[in-house]
Amino acid sequence: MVKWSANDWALDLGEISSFPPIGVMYVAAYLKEYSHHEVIIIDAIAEKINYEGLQKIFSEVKPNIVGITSFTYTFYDVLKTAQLAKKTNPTVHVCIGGPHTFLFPDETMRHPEVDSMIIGDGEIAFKELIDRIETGKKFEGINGVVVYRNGDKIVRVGETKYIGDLDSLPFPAIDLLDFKKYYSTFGRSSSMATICSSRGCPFKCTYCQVPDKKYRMRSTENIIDEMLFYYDKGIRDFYFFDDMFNITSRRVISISEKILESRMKNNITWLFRGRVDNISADMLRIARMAGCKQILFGVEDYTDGGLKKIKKMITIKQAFQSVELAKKYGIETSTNWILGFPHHKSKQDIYDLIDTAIRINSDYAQFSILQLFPGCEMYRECVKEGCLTPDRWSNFVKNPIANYQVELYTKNLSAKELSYLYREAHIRYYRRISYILRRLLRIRSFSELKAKARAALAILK
Ligand code: B12
Ligand code: SF4
Repeated sequence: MVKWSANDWALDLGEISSFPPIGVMYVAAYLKEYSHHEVIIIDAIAEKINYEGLQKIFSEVKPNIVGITSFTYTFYDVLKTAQLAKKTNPTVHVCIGGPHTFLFPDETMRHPEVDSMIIGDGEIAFKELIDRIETGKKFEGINGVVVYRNGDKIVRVGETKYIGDLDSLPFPAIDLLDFKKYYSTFGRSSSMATICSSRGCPFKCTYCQVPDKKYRMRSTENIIDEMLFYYDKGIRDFYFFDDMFNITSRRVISISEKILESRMKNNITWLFRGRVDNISADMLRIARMAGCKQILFGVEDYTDGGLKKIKKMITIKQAFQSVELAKKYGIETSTNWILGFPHHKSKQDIYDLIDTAIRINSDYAQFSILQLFPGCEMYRECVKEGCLTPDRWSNFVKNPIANYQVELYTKNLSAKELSYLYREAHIRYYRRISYILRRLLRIRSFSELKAKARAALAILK
């Protein structure tokens, strides 16, 4: 991981949760279902496999093709993994996919260890790429965008074709992973599954670089079938990790109704990441009955003026009301906040944000320092203003280094001040005695206690 904060204190997300790599699981499931290729998944983070271990696996398995999922902030390790694959077997084909590919295809392809990239939905495109590698055919005409090297030239073929009918995809390949390795502070039982019930997001928040603006939903029946598929494997906690789950409250009601009609009734808990608009009493009532235990709200800023500037299309009143209403129906809430927007002019602004986060009285709060990726409106504005260096991220991709320090927006507050306030936000929020007592009283199981104690140590260290 790159370094998001400029001091030694940074929240170690690994202490709080470890989620299954859902993108890779989708791609693997498609290969298993629609091809004769043999496929394995290595989640080196969850399995705690170091580079030596990885090299051993490469030597033993002798893969013909290695596909690596990539985030820009993990690119140092993505490239190291590609290098290791090539070192073990110089003829292996290394293909990179994932959210990073949208941002820096050219810079990524400068690395000779990377043979190709797939930009966007990977299921169909990766299968076709492998088929063509096997039969020695050209990549032109593949269903999706492929970037590859032809001699000295980097060639890009195909156009973005999002998979419209998400119901047609096989469910993520859970059987290729050890589900015991995944955990989270939020859940009550020790194993959980993450679900993407839709892809993309139609909103245009200025700080967010969601690559896919085309919103596509799965049918309620297909979502319930996926939950049952996990349920039959003993999983009882479900996390909806869509960019945009509650696009309407009707959608949530419909999913809840179907859960209540199924054999999962009264036996599962679930949570979703949602917006504070599109929340209604009817929705919360039935969602609670169907096992919804928590909603993670993206609030981000603490005034209507600020929310307007970031085009969040919500008001702070809606945030207070939705948290309050969820509480009324027995659903826990977590709120997300961003420190250091360009309109946060002073330390006092951040303290006011922290106070608002405390006043809103959600069960949890997560604070981050503003991090901008190319591709979002705010990044472009900041570069235009001269407040961010245009090539910082692309230079990192060209020459990734360990513990790379992310450039922060420091026109108003220095990196040290922001990092201090980031820690201060967590401490002020989580060290309140009233808060600690409330949380202790709500713990229901030993695995929940273990997960929460682990998270508390990470936050309060
Ligand atoms: C859910 C989510 C989370 C969850 C869970 C993450 C997880 N490990 O599952 C939480 C909330 C914990 C989280 C945290 C963070 N996240 Co996040 N997250 C997302 C989100 C909303 C959805 C990811 C997802 O599950 N998508 C669904 C699957 C099906 O799609 P997919 O992964 O893209 O996979 C498809 C294709 O990309 C492709 N593909 C993927 N891998 C591969 C591999 C090969 C070989 C091939 C061919 C194809 C391929 O095929 C897949 C199927 O079509 C994305 C936004 C987005 N829409 O991408 C951000 C996103 C990935 N997160 C992001 C960031 C920055 C973070 C944080 C660093 C934020 C922070 N500062 O704390 C942390 C880091 C956490 C960590 N330690 O990894 C950024 C990454 C930006 C970048 N360019 O690197 C994104 C894009 C959001 C954004 N716009 O800023 N995140
Ligand atoms: S922050 Fe959320 S609502 Fe806004 S564009 Fe990104 S995913 Fe959509």
